[in-house]
Amino acid sequence: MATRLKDKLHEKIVEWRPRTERLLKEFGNVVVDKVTISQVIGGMRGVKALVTDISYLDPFEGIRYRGYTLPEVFEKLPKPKGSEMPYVEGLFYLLVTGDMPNEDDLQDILDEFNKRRILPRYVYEVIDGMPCCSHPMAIFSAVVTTLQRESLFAKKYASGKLHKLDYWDSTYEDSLNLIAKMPEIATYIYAKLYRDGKRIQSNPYLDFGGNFAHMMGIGKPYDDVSRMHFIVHADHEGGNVSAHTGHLVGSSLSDVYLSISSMINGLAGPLHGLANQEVLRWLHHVMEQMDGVVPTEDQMKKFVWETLQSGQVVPGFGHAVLRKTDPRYMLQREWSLKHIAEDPIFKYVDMLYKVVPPILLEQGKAKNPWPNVDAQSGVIQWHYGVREYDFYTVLFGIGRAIGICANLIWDRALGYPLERPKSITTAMLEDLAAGKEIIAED
Ligand code: HAX
Repeated sequence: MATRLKDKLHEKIVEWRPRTERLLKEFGNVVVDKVTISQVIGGMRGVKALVTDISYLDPFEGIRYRGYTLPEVFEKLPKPKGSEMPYVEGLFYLLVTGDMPNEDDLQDILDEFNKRRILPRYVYEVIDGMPCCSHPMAIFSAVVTTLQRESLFAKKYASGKLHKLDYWDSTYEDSLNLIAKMPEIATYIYAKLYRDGKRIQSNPYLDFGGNFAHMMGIGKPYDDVSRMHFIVHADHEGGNVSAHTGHLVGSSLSDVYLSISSMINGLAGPLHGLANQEVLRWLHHVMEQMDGVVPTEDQMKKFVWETLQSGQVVPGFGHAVLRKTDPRYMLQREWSLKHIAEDPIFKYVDMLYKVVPPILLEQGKAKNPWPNVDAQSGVIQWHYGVREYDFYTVLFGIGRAIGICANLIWDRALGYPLERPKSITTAMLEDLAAGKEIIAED
């Protein structure tokens, strides 16, 4: 069924396709990047081998969504009346089309999300049936995998009648159907794990962020906290583990459900999205040692050095691409200074902001000593009563699904093929290092 967003998306796709086709046909042999041995062994850092137009990450400026910096995104996207933070639905519109939604566009996308939010009964049963002590991210991933039976793309593909040029359409439908359900999936996981399964019914009159806060049972301004959280986490260009996993799995034409559950699994690693949980675990350890008293700077430095000397990373600091403080951190810090500055846990985080970078610089290993998004997000959740910190990455996952779905729709629209880079052996690298040519099949 056509909607304003889908019509507009279709126009944009038809307009964009010739650009990709021309690059491939006329300029396919132009060299983009040379790759070194340290990049081959070292996790492909900096190798320019992916394309996305949804967002771009500059090491010094931070993320832009569709060309807009985060402060611009927060300023220009429409907001619910009386709210400080924009509609998450509006962000989806921006990521998918590249344009800010007007009032009619917004109403259309609000309705689209609203009518798709109801969860099939079996989702509750899957959550109820998970073994005790399952991590919330494992449950989240299992639920999204189970929902795969709803995939329109998979059904149409199996019918044998789906034309390549139409892949994007059912990918779009699957994306909306899945994202709209995520607040209820997540809040039921939360209710089941930490609130004796007591579920708060979804409210169809509320927007995505407002309804999430409502189902968490937390009053204002947690609705704005949720909107902010989902928006800052939505996308971070194509190469981070969650985005890359989503794209990679989707490239085999696995549908949105399978791709997003894979991206959730990638996000659940402590060097990536789970870092927000790790920050709170680390802080908790310090609080316990300090009996809840805010440590002096010297005491805090000691805790940081102890972590480094025991061969562990300081969670929430460092980044594979960024070379300055993450603007996603700064946005959340501004919120915290305005709303929760007196909370002792914010004081801990504020002190880490001052003491960690000089220590990482002194240690001389981390290329980026500055805080990332995960150093700040958990303490805001903690302040508003979400103290079960192993749940925090689920919140990250809801936001990230929005960006990955926008990417998957465009991957299908532009016909990006199966991802299949070539690996070589250590002996081949040694030959290369010795100046010999290697014969590796492409
Ligand atoms: N604490 C201690 N050591 C750190 C560090 C930190 N916060 N950040 C980097 N280092 C170390 C690395 O472990 C590496 O050590 P070895 O040489 O012994 O292997 C060295 O510094 C060089 O690493 P790098 O090149 O600066 O960083 P990478 O690109 O390899 O890794 C990471 C980037 C984000 C994984 C890294 O900075 C890290 O582990 N940070 C802590 C975990 C974290 O906050 N992760 C979330 C990042 C943001 C994100 O993706 N959110 O989802």
